[in-house]
Amino acid sequence: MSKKLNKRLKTTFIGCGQCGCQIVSEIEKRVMELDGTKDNTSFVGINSSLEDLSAVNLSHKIHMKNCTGAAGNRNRSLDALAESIDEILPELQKYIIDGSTVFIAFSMGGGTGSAIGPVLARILLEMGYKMCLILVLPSDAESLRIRDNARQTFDEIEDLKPELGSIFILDNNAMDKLQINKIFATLITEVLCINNHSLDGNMDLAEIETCLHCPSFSIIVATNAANGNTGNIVDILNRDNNIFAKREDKTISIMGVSEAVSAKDSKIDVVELRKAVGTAPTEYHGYLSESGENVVILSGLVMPYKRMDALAESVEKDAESVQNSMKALTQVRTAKTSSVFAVKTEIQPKPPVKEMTEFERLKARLISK
Ligand SMILES: Nc1nc2c(ncn2[C@@H]2O[C@H](COP(=O)(O)OP(=O)(O)OP(=O)(O)O)[C@@H](O)[C@H]2O)c(=O)[nH]1
Ligand SMILES: [Mg+2]
Repeated sequence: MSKKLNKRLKTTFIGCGQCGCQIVSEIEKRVMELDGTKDNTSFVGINSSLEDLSAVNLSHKIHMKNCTGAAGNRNRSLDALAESIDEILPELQKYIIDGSTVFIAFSMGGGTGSAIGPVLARILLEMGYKMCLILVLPSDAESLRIRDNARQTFDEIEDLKPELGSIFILDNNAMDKLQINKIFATLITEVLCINNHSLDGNMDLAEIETCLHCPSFSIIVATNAANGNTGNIVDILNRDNNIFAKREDKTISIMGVSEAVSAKDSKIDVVELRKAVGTAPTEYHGYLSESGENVVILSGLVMPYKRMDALAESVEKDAESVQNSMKALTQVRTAKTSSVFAVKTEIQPKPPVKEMTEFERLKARLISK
């Protein structure tokens, strides 16, 4: 059976910064490999860096003018966005499919995506779009700047969360980052391909959209029909290298299950599944999906607060080294040497440099002559 998109599910994917653009590019690649029409999906990338933008494969790209990259500095990309928003917004809107669910993808640790992603999400929300996020957490081994950016970004997203739909949080601690992109692209494409045709029950368009539009953290699991049993699904969810941030409790608001097989042939035991993932007040269950895959969407989960607290703590711990590096950039040591030909006198410490401007120093020189 050839896999096709659910024709009625409309989606727009916007990548911000390098990571976001790379994830969206990977999703576009997966979707383009499918059969059938792709008129109801759109893919666009925005970046401050022209080099990063040229390197990525995407059908639409927007460069923030007069900007050469943010180099990890979130304020720099916000300034650039402020300068070019009048041009960027209408161009972006051209690529957004009417009535679609809009996903914005970005890393929380970079300087561009992490700053412009939340701002664009708020602007588009205010314009009436249904917004979801695809976020990437830095690994523990990343630089202090990246980890610090991530904790600031998290606070901004937390603020926005009640108005947003699903937030898919990927964790770079899980495995190689490009591999994470590929796995997520496959999983979200499986969601886009849910097409149930069963008398036993269908996960219809409204139900798929309700899962996607449910606020807070969401996770997707997919398996082929042969492996679509409860044990396997739970095993994938609990794996250490699952690409999503780890769940910290069993709170869940919606569980959507779309199976490839009929209810009679189902190998999913819902009671067992509830025991493992938590009991959602709302459940949707559909059968005989044309896609041939079993897909489980867990929505309305608690955000990974413990993970974020640990990250914030690791940043605080390193705060002293930041102070020291700032000093290294600005502090000027008192001179300790003098010419060996000079008459030896007590070395007088130089007055601190900041007390006099270069202009003043020049004037003082004239006076002393
Ligand atoms: N999963 C994943 N993580 C990525 C990818 N590219 C970068 N990252 C992570 O994203 C963070 C760096 O952010 P980038 O997206 O490269 O930065 P940016 O938004 O382009 O911002 P600037 O480069 O500072 O202008 C780090 O935590 C990287 O590990 C990617 O393709 N996939
Ligand atoms: Mg970049």
